[in-house]
Amino acid sequence: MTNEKVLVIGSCGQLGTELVESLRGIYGESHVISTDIRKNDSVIFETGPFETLDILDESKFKEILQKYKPTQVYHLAALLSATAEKNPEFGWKLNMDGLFNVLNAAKEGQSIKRVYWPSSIAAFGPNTPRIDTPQYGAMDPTTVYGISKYAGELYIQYYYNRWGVDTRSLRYPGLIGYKSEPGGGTTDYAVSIYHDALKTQHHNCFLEKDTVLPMLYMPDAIKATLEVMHAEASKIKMRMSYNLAGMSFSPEEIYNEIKTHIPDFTIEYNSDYRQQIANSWPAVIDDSNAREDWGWIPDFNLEDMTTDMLLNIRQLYSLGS
Ligand code: AKB
Repeated sequence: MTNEKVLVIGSCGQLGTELVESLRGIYGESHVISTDIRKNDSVIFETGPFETLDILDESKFKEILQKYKPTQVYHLAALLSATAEKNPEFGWKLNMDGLFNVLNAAKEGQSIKRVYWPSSIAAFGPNTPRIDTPQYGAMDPTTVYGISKYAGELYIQYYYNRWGVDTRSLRYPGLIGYKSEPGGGTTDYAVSIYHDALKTQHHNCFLEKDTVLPMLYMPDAIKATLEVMHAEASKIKMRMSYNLAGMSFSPEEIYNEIKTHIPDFTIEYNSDYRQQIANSWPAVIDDSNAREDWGWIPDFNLEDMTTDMLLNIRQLYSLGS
């Protein structure tokens, strides 16, 4: 029987839904408490405790901490790049004040022993090398989301150095999964494209055809997140956030890969404000620190991911092969 209690904040998003399922498989259903600002149609509400929580509501957060006394917190609630650009002030408030509420609770010696908080490739900027983007280098993010991720990285390191809060973090590339809706990110075309391929056989892409971005299939994202959280503290040498990579591709490359399964699939390119965001991000990430420190190796490339995504989305829509 485990003594661990895990609290997931922002559990209805792309990552949270799948992370809660995996954590419940490890720690037991009643040991993983999912929270979000509102419920959606996710299966996680039937498989264990759920609390409604706006992470900006500090007193409700404290009530939940009192009630469950979590030992680990995964704080995933944030506005992503494209959504935050529509409301930059709120993007900053949610992304930073939410993080401070979690870090301060951990610092104040509540039950929390370890905190996971995701960063992103958005923490990089136009002066970062786009190919083999190093762990350390120029970081000049141009979006409010990216600025909040870079500032958050510095703060989680500060709380570790100054107060010993055991913070762990990964710089996610674009995450691709089939279990939940895209969440307002610039990389999310790579989720919608699979749904469109099966539903309408046509995709209207908001990025240009040759915009290469780093991406990661959800099973790999979950694997990396659990590995970094479960690694011995001595192996975590990076207290800002680890570079993490799976694959890199352009809209035209993913389109061509899907076309090998669905020959009638068509695409058009109509880039919008998200093109500028994508242009400021890396194309290929060097994740050698994660590989060396805690043994990171991804399992999926574009081909494997495409086969798996199409199979699972077909099942979701109950379509024949
Ligand atoms: C986004 O596109 O905003 C996110 C990210 C790369 O962090 N998927």
